[in-house]
Amino acid sequence: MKKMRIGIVCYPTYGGSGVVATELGKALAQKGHEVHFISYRVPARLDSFVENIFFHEVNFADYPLFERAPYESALTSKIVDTVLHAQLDILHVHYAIPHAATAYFAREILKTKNIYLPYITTLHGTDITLVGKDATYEPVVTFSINKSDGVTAVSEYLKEETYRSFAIDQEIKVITNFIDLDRFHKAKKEHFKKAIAPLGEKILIHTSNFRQVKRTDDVVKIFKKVLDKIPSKLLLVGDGPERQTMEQLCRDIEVMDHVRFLGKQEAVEELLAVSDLFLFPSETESFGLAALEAMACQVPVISTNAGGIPEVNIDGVTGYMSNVGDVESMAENSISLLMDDNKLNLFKENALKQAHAFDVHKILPEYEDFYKLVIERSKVEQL
Ligand code: GMT
Repeated sequence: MKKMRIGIVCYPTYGGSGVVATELGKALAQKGHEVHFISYRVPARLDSFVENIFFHEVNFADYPLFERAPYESALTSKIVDTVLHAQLDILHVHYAIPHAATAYFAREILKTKNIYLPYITTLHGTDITLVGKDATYEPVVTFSINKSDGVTAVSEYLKEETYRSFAIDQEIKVITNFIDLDRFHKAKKEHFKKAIAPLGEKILIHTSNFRQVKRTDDVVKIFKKVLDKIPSKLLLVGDGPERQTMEQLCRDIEVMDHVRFLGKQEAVEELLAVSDLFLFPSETESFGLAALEAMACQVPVISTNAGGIPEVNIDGVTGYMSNVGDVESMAENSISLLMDDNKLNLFKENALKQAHAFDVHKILPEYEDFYKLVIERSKVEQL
């Protein structure tokens, strides 16, 4: 395949969209493409030097008039600058707000310089299901999705939800989240396990950005019910606005001695590798990358059946699903699995098998083919 020069715009934080964008860029670079990340900080997972990866920092000059520096204008200008100097073939923006609108604006500016820069928008989740629907953003989201040269969504659910919630006249291609199975696998970390669960307790884990949509209180409530029946420990990986409330709840229901708040962790796969069960009681989830990461490390998933989760977690095979808020059912399912080692081991195997369906080596060519198609199509349309 002809090597491409690809610009990637994403959030640099630990959120799912930034993680997917960064892992995608790294995988594309490994295949020889030239990848240019554009963001206000080096993305969290862009942690080592790769020859054909470049980073362009958006710095927004402050001025006394601004209460809030206009990030969108700075980002648009940085995209234009990068295209002019790096001669990008295509721009891929992750998370619609505000990235799709800035890509549209940059494309219009570049047209005045006789350059046509096609852009692809990837919808990740809350840009559609929560934030994007709000009247504050809806007109801009609808417009900039419709003006994209290509649109992808990370699950069938998200694609349908986008059509339901916005007046979209574009075809949306589903390209799911993916996983690097070389990194996410069940490595032997016995010393770790011993340190966390010295008496051989079962280890439950939750990783997220601790926002309301994750229903982190349900994580703690489920754990309490499990702990009443089975000696166990809970690992909480990540950080976010709900952390304080969670900590208070842990104290109120007296489980703190069995809970570890680990904060944001780089090597989450090492913690997953020693875990027995992943708790994922989200209100909504377009796909559930965190669950896929757990499954790749052979950790069965106790989740809700919200959004796109059923496209990843198979009820009664790789874990169990319950209705949102049904703490009782999620606790019962956890207990039944943790009490039956044969069943638990079978589910662990099944989880890994299911993760293979989302192997990066399978999904990456879908992106490459889509880039090619969009580049060719936009060339024809410019004739
Ligand atoms: O809410 C988050 O967890 C972060 C959010 C994001 O866009 O940064 O994640 C979304 O994108 C992930 C990657 O595509 C999906 O796997 C998550 O399911 C999705 N989160 C939600 O829909 C709540």
